[in-house]
Amino acid sequence: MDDLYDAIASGAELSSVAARELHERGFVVLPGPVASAEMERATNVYDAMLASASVHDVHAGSTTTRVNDFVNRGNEFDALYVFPPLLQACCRTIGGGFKLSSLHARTLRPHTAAQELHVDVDRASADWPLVGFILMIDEFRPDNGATRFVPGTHHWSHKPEAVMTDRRADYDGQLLATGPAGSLIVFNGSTWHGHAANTSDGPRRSLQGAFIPRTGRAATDFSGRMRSETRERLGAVARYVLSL
Ligand SMILES: O=C(O)CCC(=O)C(=O)O
Repeated sequence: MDDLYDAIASGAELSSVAARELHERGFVVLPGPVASAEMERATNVYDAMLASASVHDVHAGSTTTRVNDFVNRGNEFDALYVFPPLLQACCRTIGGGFKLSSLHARTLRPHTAAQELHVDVDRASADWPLVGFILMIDEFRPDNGATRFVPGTHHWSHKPEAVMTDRRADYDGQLLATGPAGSLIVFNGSTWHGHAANTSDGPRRSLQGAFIPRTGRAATDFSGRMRSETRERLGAVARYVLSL
C-alpha cells in the first residue's frame, strides 16, 4: 500500500507551475483526462447516466441536481479518479495516504443564484485536508455559473461566515475558474469557493468529487455499493483510492 502511494507521489504529471498555483492560490485549472474530441460523447453518456439513475441517488437542491456515485455507473469516467496529476495534487496537499470520498454529477440549472462562499470541511475534522475536483462537462463561463474562488483563503483559519453577512455576494479578489469543456479544476477544500450565478439559458454540467485522508470517513461507501462489473475492471490504483 505504501509502495503504491510512493509510486503515485513520485510521478511528475502535475507540473511544478500547477503545484505552486494550487499551493499559493488554492486552486488550479488543468486539461482533464477526457480529450476534447471525446467530450461530446462523454456529455451524452453523462446525460444518459443521469436519466437512468435511481431516485435514491438523485438529490435536487435549490440550484443544482446531484447524482451520487459515478464510480458504479459504467466505465466512461474511470480515468477521472485515477488521473495522475489529480492524485499527485492529493499527495502534496494531504501529505499522506488518501482515498476517494465522493464522485457525483452536479448540474447547475439555468437562471439560478450564486452559491454561498464556503469551505468544504472544518480544519478539526478527520476529513481535512480535502482535495476537491470538478470536471467541466460544459464549458465554464462567467455567465453560466463558473466556480468562483477567493485565492489564498486556504491559508486562513477563519471561514467566510466569520466576515461576510451575505456569502452570495462578490468578495474582493475572487476569481472565476473558467475553461473549455473537459477542463479539470483541482482545489484545496479550505479555499473559499462556490458556483457563481448561472444567468444563461443552459445548464452547467459537471462531475465533482473529493479526496480525504485515508483515516477520514468517506461520504460515499464505495466498497459497500461496489458492483461486480465495476470491481472486475479496477486496476491497482483505483482499488487503492477506493480503499478496497
Ligand atoms: O458547482 C460548483 O461550482 C461548486 C460546488 C460546490 O462548491 C459544492 O457543492 O460544495
